[in-house]
Amino acid sequence: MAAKIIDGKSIAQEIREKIKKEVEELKEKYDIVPGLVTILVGYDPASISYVKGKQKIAQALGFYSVEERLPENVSEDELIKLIDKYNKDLKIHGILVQLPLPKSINERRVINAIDPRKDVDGFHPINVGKMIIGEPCFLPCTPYGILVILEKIGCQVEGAEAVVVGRSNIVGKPIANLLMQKRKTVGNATVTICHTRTKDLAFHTKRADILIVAVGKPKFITADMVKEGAIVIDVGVNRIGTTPEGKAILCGDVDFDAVKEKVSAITPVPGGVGPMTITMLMKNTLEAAKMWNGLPNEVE
Ligand code: L34
Repeated sequence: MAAKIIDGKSIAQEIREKIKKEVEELKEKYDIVPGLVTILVGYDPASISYVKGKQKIAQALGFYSVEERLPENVSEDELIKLIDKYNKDLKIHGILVQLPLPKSINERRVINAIDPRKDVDGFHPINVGKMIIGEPCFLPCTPYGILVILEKIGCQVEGAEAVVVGRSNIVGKPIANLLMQKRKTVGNATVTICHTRTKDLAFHTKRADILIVAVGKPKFITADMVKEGAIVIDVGVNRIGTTPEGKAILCGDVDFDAVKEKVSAITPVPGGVGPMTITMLMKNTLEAAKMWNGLPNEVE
């Protein structure tokens, strides 16, 4: 079977057009402009590239956007002071602190300092808790993007065997939780979570109707590990080299060329989940702006 290559870029584009229209309306009717601040600490090339992408899209959508860059050696207290400033800034509706942070900084303490009503990443314990009990909240951007992809391609999630490889707070844990939730759209799957201590990984992955991989290991999932006709969502973005022009060469956690011959649909890297992550951040920021201004929204 030749797989359908899921075009994350064009799904993202479609959603962004809707967001852009709504931003124009908000501006016209209420003089509201969604505001996003991105905070980047240090010089990790991947993080720089992702934050650049977020800034570019925020501006293209007509957001008010602020970019903060702090040196690698910034203190935890200084970072939290900056977050506090934006917690109080009425023009800002969303605060994003790009992860990972330098080892010297306590990530949890930093995330907890973000006003949960501006936590457009959905990483604050308040939002994580709301997500788990199925209350409206900011959904973390990558899992949110995966839900939208599955919905868009008409994937039968209800009753499906979904296997998540990876148990990070950013992707594995939340997507596993979302897929099993009782919801009208994407949900009601039977979910298995695999990780580094799983005894027989292939036993589980081969059973998956929906396989979601977020481990950060290039080509970790090989063709013999997937079921014929499965739907594969590859969240990994691994930098495996640079071109002579100095551009990063990217590859996913899935051995794309071999696996695509066997499955019914698969997301590529680049151009799969990555663009959706950025787009759902914009969606969350738009919803945050509506919430802060007392308009109907999806997060409250
Ligand atoms: N706070 N930290 C916070 N929020 C997030 O949602 C993230 N994440 C992850 C890392 N740290 C974070 C991202 O933004 C991963 N991530 C992310 C965002 C965008 C892309 C990939 C990961 C992306 O745009 N990927 C492109 C290729 C980009 C490139 O060339 O470098 C793609 O097509 O996959």
